[in-house]
Amino acid sequence: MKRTMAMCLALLLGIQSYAMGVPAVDGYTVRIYASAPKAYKMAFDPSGVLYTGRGGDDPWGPHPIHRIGVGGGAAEPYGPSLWDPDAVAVDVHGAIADTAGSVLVGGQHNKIWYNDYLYAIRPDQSGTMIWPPGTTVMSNPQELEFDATGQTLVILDPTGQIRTSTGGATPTTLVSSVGGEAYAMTVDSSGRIFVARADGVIRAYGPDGSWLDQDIATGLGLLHCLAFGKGGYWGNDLYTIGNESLLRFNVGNGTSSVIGTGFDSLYRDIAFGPDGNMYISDYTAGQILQVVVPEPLTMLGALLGVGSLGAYLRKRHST
Ligand SMILES: [Ca+2]
Ligand SMILES: [Ca+2]
Repeated sequence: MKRTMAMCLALLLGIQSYAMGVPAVDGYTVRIYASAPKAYKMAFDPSGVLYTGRGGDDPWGPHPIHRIGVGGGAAEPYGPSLWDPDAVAVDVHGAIADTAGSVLVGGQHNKIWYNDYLYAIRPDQSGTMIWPPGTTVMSNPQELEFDATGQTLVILDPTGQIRTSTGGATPTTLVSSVGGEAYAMTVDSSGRIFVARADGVIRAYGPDGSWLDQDIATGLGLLHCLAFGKGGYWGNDLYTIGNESLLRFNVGNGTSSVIGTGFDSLYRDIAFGPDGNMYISDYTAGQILQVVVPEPLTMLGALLGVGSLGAYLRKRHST
């Protein structure tokens, strides 16, 4: 409750950060971007509108996913109520849905195992079932990601299966098992698929599903988040939250570093916005955190005495 009040206060006052429970990333500002109930997986559209899936708390729903406008604030319900709508993806080109810009939603219908579905919410918020419950031979889609072409949808099932679909056809198996339960997946610009397992292992697969032998990391604890940076300060490195830290991996040369501390292993997703910032879904608190890249102007502002509060708070959070 205290945390919620502090969050509301922070949103009302527009302050850059707040003192309780927010993780710290050295050199970056961490602030609350939006409220979003039971925020699970996230997906940006190209304009910066953010869609958030909603976790399967009990009851599992039905309930709608949420939409957060550019700039953040309170999330608003988007589209119809659906069962357990954990996973979301924006179908920019209409590769799977019948209308470009539709938001795809995956989950488990009516709490029945192997009764998963994929639904599309069109930009006018009308919807259509793409794969009705029980037809995709998955248990409970956990993460949906398009490849770099935006034509092939890659789907992670928590049982560790990876399936793909192009053109909305019933998905086919790409990887029958990643070797354990898994809750996070991402695809790089060359179509390689990276999976974060629940036992703290990150491993990679080629676009054809072949295992690329060397694990990226092991021993990271429970993992729920995995995403590639999209240039700028983040580079094209791989990010996850493990062992209560925000971790950065250079997949090319095998180096890694801890860039943030005080993170919760139940944060559900990392996404990078078109504004260049990192976003993290805090399921428990029902909010989206924004990790803001440093701006040259901030230094000028600090020199002029503008933004000294932000500088002070950043300093407080960067130890
Ligand atoms: Ca689910
Ligand atoms: Ca994701």
